[in-house]
Amino acid sequence: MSTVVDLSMPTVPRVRRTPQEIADAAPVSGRKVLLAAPRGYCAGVDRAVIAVEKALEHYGAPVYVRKEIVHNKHVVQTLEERGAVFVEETDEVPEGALVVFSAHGVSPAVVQSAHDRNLHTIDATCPLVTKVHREAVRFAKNDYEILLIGHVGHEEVEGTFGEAPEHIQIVNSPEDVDTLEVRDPDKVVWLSQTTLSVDETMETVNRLRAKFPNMIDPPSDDICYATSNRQTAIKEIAPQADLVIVVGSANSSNSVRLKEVALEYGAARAERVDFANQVDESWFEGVATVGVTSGASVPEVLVQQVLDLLAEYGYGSVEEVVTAQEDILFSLPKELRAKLAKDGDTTRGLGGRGTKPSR
Ligand code: 0K2
Ligand code: SF4
Repeated sequence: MSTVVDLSMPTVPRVRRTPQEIADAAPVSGRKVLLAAPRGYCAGVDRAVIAVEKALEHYGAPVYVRKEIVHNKHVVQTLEERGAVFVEETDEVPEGALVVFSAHGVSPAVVQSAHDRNLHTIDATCPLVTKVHREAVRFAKNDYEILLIGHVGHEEVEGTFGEAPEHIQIVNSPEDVDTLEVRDPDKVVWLSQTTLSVDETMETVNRLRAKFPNMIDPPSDDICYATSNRQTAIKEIAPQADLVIVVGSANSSNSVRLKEVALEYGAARAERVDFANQVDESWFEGVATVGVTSGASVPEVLVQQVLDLLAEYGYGSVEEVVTAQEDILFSLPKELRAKLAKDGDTTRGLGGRGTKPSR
């Protein structure tokens, strides 16, 4: 049994049209929603959120968390209400206290600084991010120059970069390739952030390969299954959609990419919202088909609230467009597993909760 995240509803009030105003709105026939699947929580996010919940349950508040556990406002606010304290750096955590590292991963310097402060740590780094760290360490040991495709300033990129700063250059965009210089063009490998646009990354890789023909590929895809599956689903929907609504926070790379991908694949309009109350009624003008999806850090309850709102506006018919089934499951961080076992708690990570048919 899981302790499914029981996130409370957002309480921000929104201004609604009256039923008469809605009825008077220009009629559009055949209003429907195409709901992307997979969407929402991936296995790594599920594991990280449960890790904080379980830490609160078994160790008691406060539980410190370095950076946002995942990039979602609602998740962060809800965990804060339960006693999690989000900090930017480990030096804000009292000596000897418990700190959770976020799903995006940390550099060895952060681990060291936590150790120096005698902090008790739970590492909620997604195993698929850890995989990229390991690749970076291995290629650096073999004296490769690593071209890390990713966004400068993003926590995941900072963490991976920190594994071997003297061997890594960050490639922020396809345009960056033009000015890139390497020590030895025959000893170059590319790696990437896990939550990028698949298409844009391939464009960057193609440019890199044109410049460094002997560049080698990562042993397996760094863009993870969840990022890639959510993009595939919205690509299917976008050409049919007059409007795509992406649920996800502004600092969530994979959520923001979904909006871009929707536009690139033909959606007439795409908007990102954190909460249903940010949906603007004017977006519905002349709209028959609304596509809906959500990022990997987004609890399903937020999508359901958007669907409820859409139903009020005549978009009550919901067709789920399923492009993949996800059944990946990660076990909880090992430090936590030991504590749970000691306390007789048999909770496991779930993974992919957002992908189950919703209605
Ligand atoms: O998409 P982002 O990397 O910004 O992160 P989130 O929105 O928190 O999604 C979960 C991914 C975490 C690690 O890959
Ligand atoms: Fe892991 Fe991918 Fe989810 Fe990031 S988006 S937490 S890499 S499964």
